[in-house]
Amino acid sequence: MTQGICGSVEPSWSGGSISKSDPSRVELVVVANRLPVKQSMSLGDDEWRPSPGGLVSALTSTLQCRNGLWIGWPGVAEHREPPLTYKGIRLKSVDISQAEYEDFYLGFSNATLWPLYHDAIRAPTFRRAWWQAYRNVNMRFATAAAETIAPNGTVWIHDYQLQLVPNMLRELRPDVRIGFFLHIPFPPSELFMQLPRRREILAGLLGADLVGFQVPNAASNFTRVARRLLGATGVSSTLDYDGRTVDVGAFPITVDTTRIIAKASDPRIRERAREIRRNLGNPEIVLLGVDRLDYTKGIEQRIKALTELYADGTLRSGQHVVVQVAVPSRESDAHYDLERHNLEQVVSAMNGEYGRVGSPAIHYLHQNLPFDELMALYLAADIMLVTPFRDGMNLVAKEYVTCRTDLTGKLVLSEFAGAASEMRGAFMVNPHDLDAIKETIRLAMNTGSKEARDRMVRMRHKTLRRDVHDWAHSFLEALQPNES
Ligand code: GDG
Repeated sequence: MTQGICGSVEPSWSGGSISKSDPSRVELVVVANRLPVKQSMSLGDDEWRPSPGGLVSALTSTLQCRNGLWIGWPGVAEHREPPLTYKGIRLKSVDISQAEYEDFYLGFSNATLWPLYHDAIRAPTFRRAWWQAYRNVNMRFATAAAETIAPNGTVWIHDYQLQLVPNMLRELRPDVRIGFFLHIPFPPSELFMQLPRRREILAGLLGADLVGFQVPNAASNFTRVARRLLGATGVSSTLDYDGRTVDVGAFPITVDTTRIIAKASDPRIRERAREIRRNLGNPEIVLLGVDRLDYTKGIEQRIKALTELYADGTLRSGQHVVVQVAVPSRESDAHYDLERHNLEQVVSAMNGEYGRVGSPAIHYLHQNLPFDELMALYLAADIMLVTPFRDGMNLVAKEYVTCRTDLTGKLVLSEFAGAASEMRGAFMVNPHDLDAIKETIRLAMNTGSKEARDRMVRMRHKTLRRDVHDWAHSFLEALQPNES
C-alpha cells in the first residue's frame, strides 16, 4: 500500500503493463442501483442534478482519485441520455424497462427483499415471476462492469438490488477484485430461510472477495447461513467457499463530518435555525423527526406516542412543537401510498385534537428539503427522534449529533438502528413499545443540561472519529489482496 496523492491509501496494483494514468482504463468501478445524478423532474427543466445521499459524497473523491467509473440506473424507464461524466467521474448508465422496473425493482427488490431483510415488518411477497427480472437486470449490471474494468481492477458493488452481481461478474472476469457492501440489515437465519431463492442469493454474494455489512451482527447472520446452506467453512471473518477465500466484515457507514461541521458553523444556516424557532412560535422544546417515508422508519408509531403525550399533558401546544419531515420515497409503490395516507391521518388527528389557531401540535412536511434547510432544522431541534423498527445504520442520527457543535441537543434512538451500537449516549428505545417511546421522550425532556451535554460528548466522541471518506477507504483497503 502507498499513500496516494488524494490522501487515501492506494493499492499497489498487480496490473502489469497497465498504467494508472492511462485515461482509457478504469481502475475502480462502483456499481450501484442508481447513478449519482438524477433527471430533474421540474417542468421545462431537462437538467441532470446530483442525486442526494451519503453514498455519492462518500465515493466521489475516491472515484476522482482513482480514475473511476460509476455504473447505475438513471432512476426512470424513459429518460434522456445521462451525462458522460459527473465531477470528473465517468458514468455508465444501465437501462431498465418498465416491465423490469415492476418485477425487479418494485417486485423482488422492494416487495420481497426489503421487508424480509427488515425483520419482515411487512409480510414479504414472494412471486416466482419476479426472479427472472432480478437475474436479468443483475446480469446487465455485471456485464457493464465486466466491459469497463481494467485487468486486475477493483469493482465495488452496492446493496440488496444487486446481490447476484458479484458471482456473475466473477464468471465474466475472474481477474478482478470484487467487493460487495449491503446498506440494509442482513436478517437472522430464521427469516432468511424463508427466501425462495436463498441459495442463489448467497452464491451471488459469495462471488465477492469481500462482503461488507453495517454491523457485526449482520455479518454473522450472513456467515451462519452461508455455512448452513452452501457448506462454506472457516472462521467468521474468512469463509472458504468453492476453492476461494471470501472475507466478511462490518464497515459501519458514517457521514461527511467535515462538511456537516462547516454547515453547522455557517452564519446563514445558524440564522435560519433561529428563524425556524421564531416561526414555530419560540417554543420551549422542538422535537424533530426526519425520515424517508418508509414503513421501516416507525413514523406512524412515533406520532401515535407523541399524540398520547399531548393527551396526558406532557406535551402542550405552544410550549412544545413537533416537526416531522417525511421525504417522498418509492411513490409508485402502492404500499408507500398507503403508508403516506395512514401517516397523514395520524398527523391531522393530532392537530385536530391538540393544535391551536396559530400553534399546531405538529408541522408535517412531505418534501425533499435542500441539505442546508435540513441542517438548520437539526440545529433548531432540542430533541431528535429516530425510531425505526429496523435500520441498517441511520445517517440522520449521525448527522444530528455531528452538527451539534455546541454540545446541546438530545437524541432518542431506536435499539434496532445500526447506529445504536455506536451511540451509547443516546436515549435508547424499543420502537415497537409505544409506552417505552413515551417514557423515553419524557426522560429526554426531563434530563438536565449537564447530563445531556455528557451524553452528547460521548456520542460525538465516537461519531467524529471517522468520516465517510475513511469508511470508503477502509473498505477498499480491506478489499486489496494480501501481499503474503
Ligand atoms: C439506507 C439504509 C443506511 C433525508 N431527508 C432529506 C435528506 N435526507 C438524507 C439524510 C440522510 C439520508 O437522506 C437518509 O439516510 P438514512 O441512513 O437515514 O436512511 P435510508 O435512506 O433508508 O438509507 C440506512 C443508509 O442507506 C446508508 O448506508 O444508513 O440504514 O436504509 O443522509 O440527510 N437530504 C436532503 N433533503 C431531505 O429532505 N437533501
